[in-house]
Amino acid sequence: MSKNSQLITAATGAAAALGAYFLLAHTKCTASLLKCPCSGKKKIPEGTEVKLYYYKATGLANQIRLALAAANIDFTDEYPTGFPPSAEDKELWKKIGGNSTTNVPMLTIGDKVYTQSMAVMKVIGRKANLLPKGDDEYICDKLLADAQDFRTAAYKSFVTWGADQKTADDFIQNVVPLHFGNIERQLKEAKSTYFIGEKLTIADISIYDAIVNFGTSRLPEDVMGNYPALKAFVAKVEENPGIAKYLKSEQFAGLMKFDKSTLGY
Ligand SMILES: N[C@@H](CCC(=O)N[C@@H](CS)C(=O)NCC(=O)O)C(=O)O
Repeated sequence: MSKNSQLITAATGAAAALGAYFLLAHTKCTASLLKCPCSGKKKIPEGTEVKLYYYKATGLANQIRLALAAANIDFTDEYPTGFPPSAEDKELWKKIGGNSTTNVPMLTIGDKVYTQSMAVMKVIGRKANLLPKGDDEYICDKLLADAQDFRTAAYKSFVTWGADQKTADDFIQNVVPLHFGNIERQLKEAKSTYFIGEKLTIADISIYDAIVNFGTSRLPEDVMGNYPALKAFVAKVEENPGIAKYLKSEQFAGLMKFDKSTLGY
């Protein structure tokens, strides 16, 4: 064997070994993104306490919990013992969050405090490689805002919080088709498994939460037959190992969820 061929053989072997290491590392990475060897640095140092302050309910915190679950970041739910929260509970939220307005949902990672649900989603996205880069980051921001628009519209339809039945029925008959149609259009235009390429991002998690937590779980009838692409997308998100595990967990089972009574059915 010539000197050159020996060198090529050695280089190919080294490249294969390196490739195998990264492949192995990436497999571990999906098991624990906290110490993602692919990125070469720890995203959240081991042993750091992660806490999510909110009510004992899904609500606006659900997308954040799902994002943490997809990233395999263990967290504890911190919630008031009663409802509505006491003055002391609210004082504590204000003291931790610093804002004199609403602070929950609020995430703490060690001594760092994060508020405003969409900004919190992006923090998790950055730490866990669930945030697309470049031009795709605009699409991600846009989808987070689309999901939030639907949540805002949905909150107006809760008969349990004072909406009249006419408003609730308008939500079912008009608001849901408008938003689900617009969201499904974008999924079809993306021509991929998820809204941005072939990898789950926080945009998918946020859209999933909006559709299920604020939409389908509250509707008196199953409407997903009208949105086959969205239906397949919802199933795909629920297959994510971290999310699937979380949705089956006692932690999730213990939370109050929105059901059809919120629409008067
Ligand atoms: N823009 C904020 C809105 C937060 C918000 O409205 N939180 C509601 C719960 S869903 C709340 O009750 N906050 C506590 C309070 O107002 O005292 C976000 O997205 O995080």
